[in-house]
Amino acid sequence: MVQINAVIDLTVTEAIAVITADSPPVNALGHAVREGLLAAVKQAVADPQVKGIVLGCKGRTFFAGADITEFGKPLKAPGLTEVIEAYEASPKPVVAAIFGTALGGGLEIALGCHFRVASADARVGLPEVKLGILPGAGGTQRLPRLIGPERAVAAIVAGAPMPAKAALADGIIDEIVAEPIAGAVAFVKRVLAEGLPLVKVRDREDKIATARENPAAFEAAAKAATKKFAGVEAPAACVESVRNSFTLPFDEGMEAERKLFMKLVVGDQSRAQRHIFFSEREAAKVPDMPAGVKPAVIKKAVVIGGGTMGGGIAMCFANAGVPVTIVETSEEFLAKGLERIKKTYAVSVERGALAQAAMDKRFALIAGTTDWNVIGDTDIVIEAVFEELGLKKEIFGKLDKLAKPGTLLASNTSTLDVDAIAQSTSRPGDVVGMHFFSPANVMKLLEIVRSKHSSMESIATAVAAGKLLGKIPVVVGNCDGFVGNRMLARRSTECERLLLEGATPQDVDAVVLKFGFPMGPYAMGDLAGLDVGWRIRQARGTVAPVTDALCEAGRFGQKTGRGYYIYENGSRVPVPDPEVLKLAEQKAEAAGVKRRNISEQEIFERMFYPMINEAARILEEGIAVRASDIDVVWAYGYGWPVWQGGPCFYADLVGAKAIVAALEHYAELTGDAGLKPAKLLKELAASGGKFGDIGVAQKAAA
Ligand code: 3H9
Repeated sequence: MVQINAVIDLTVTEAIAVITADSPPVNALGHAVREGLLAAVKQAVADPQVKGIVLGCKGRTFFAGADITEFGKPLKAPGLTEVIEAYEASPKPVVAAIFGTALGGGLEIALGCHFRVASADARVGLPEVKLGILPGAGGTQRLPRLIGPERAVAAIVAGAPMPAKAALADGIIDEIVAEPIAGAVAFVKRVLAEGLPLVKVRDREDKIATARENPAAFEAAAKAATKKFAGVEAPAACVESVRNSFTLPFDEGMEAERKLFMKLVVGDQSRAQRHIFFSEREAAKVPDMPAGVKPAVIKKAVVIGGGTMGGGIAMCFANAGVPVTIVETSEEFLAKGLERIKKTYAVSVERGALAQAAMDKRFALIAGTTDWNVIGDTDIVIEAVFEELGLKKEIFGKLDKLAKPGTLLASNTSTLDVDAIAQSTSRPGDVVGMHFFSPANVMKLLEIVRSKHSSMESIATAVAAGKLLGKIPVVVGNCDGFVGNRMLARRSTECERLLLEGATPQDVDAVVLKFGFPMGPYAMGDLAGLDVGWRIRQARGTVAPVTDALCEAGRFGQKTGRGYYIYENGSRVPVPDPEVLKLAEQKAEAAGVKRRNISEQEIFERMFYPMINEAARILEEGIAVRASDIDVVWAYGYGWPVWQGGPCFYADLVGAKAIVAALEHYAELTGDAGLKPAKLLKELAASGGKFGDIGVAQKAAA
């Protein structure tokens, strides 16, 4: 074996050179990897003993892409394209040995090889669009030549990895093998023995010929793929570049791809998306977690309550292969809950997203009972009953008596005091909040609420459980509404005020949609049900004059066909309602609020700046330990567009100074002291500091 450099080695056995990368954790194609790969292929090509070449990796995966941490910094030669061209130009056959995930640059280098084999559980894809860029090392030029521009544009704009079996059917890989390196060696020997031609992907014309003559099918596929990405730069650039694959010669297509890549990689949208990528991984890290704390192993779970939330949480466990039992108060509720779960799975089967056999397997993992003794034999209990503190405390008292020592006791509360819930047990250290978002089986965010009593083991177990369920766990402190709902409450207050002051639901929703949210706040309220907030306001003795009046009139949103909007004949499309305008006018008059035209700019600032202000307070209080955690909460729980980076990232783009000035103006305008800029925000404005710099290091130093 020859060690080419610290991360690449080369072994020649029976005339086959095996080039292997070993660069943990994911064999990203950073500078040392690129340099070693280039040197290795040059050596293999020059060695007369070598007849064929295999490219593989050690560790947990084939190359997972370019090294994202190098983006935005000056490129150190050789670039990835140069490396790929060296493999492609080899006069000796080169076979890529794929396992784990061949993503982005990882797939691009494999496409530069003459052949590709993969293990059955491997996944391949070009997910660059999710980082706000496009494949920049030939992916947009080579993939269309393998699978056709129509399929390529769909795959590249979606950025989703595909399983080896599908990649085989599409011709992206040539064979599925039991063991990647051995399989690739056998493959290359066969190529040599049979004298198979070495066709470079760049020279293949068959799959792009039709699009050249008639691009209509491509344009239709491009339109369908980008439908939900208006205003987002990367998907449009992906389309443009894939189009080049059949309108330009290969080298010109490559040059154009490079230019598009360079433009996107320095843009704010890509910076935002990379920020979310790294923040998501950072959020699960608990700064004060002592080394050596081990999470408990979760083999069995119990969910208290089989309503929409409880059922969704039970599905998460079943989807992860963990047996789960739902505890309900009556057989009737239990049957209803299980039926709802079955129906939800059945919809996935109908849509082709889940095989019937997989559904049966998952559903079989979900049991139901009215016998609380089941709690004695479980590793985790998640309570998901009605949001009422007294009820939750009573349940936790009961759990305390029944659960074995060490069982994690979690409450799926969205607002309530987790300290108080913990105190209703004799083991408050074992209690945490686990705030799932609706629908729980779909939404990625999981707020893990640590109470002042939560033990480190409990927090570690909750984080591990979240990951097991495929969620993005963010550890937050205990306060009213935690991170997400506490900030949302600020937006809701402004929504109500704006209605009184003269804006319509459609004016405000349009502004929020334009920013990139999938739904505006009023349409969202109608979907969730306006009665939920109404009940909470009644319990707390607060008012929202327009929305309360809508609820009093039985207008709860989509479920009653009317809310802020009208929904005719079961339609989900919101239609503006002049009655709501009239109602707002009456309420404004009664409250002595003068109505006026409200500009788009003002709506925008009042939707987002009060939330940013609240984020600053959340950081001041240590409820979130990093500004980036807040961004993750909003990106994965509330639909904040990832290309806008989250509230704190966005605030840094605008600058604290402008936000402080606007908030001071709105505090004066509305008379709401809650809109006055937070201390931290003012400090950032004065110092020119950024939210992005607020994190663990600063806290530790403070
Ligand atoms: C690209 O290829 C551009 C080219 O077209 C053109 C170039 C010219 N770079 O996710 P995990 C880190 S763009 C640097 O927890 P998993 C990650 O931050 C790239 N670091 O593991 C984490 O660090 P830490 C296209 C990376 O097993 C650690 O590795 N490729 C990269 O759950 C473990 O990550 C992609 O977009 C990277 N490329 O999932 C793929 N990838 O431990 C991005 C990961 O300090 N990666 N890290 O927190 C992934 O999707 C997942 O990491 C993967 C593994 C599925 C591979």
